[in-house]
Amino acid sequence: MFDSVQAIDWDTWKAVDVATLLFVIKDGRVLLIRKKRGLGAGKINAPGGRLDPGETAAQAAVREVQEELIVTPTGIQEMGVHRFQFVDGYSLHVHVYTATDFKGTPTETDEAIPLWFDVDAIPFEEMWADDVLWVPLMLRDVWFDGRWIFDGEAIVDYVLQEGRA
Ligand code: 8DG
Repeated sequence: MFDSVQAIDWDTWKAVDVATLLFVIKDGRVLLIRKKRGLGAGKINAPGGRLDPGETAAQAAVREVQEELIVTPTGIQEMGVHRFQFVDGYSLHVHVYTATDFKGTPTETDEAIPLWFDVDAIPFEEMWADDVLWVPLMLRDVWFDGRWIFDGEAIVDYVLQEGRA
């Protein structure tokens, strides 16, 4: 049923959940996490998670970083969006943000271990398979719009558009 991006009517497609990712990028380094639980546990990712009822994506992006790393990101900007359709029927609409700074000290929590990487040494082999395709766009300030079909952790098909439609 979900075997190609083309086969989906994206105009009527509605995700089961809406979620966020937020990359703090400062002094040539990016703040990532080793995710301890939830979807993608064990992977390295940016902090983020699903929206709470009544929240905007930007509010959720900040709250998730506060909860996962005990820091408050500042200077946030939306950089792109992804629509993930999993073949088992689950789907997720993700808003991706960057932040230029933060308040506080990144601290390990139940959910995440903070990790800093140079922007030219991001550990894509330990991240979701799609990240290597779009994180470089984000680092170049190029807006992206990704449509992805996943079977578990494997990409089945995708279209990644650069720039706003
Ligand atoms: P929970 O408390 O509801 O259990 O968890 P949560 O923190 O609200 O949600 P989550 O399970 O962490 O949400 C999934 C996170 O994983 C969300 O931040 C988006 C992110 N994520 C995917 N797929 C991909 C992907 O392909 N690449 C990247 N970088 N992140 C992804 O779900």
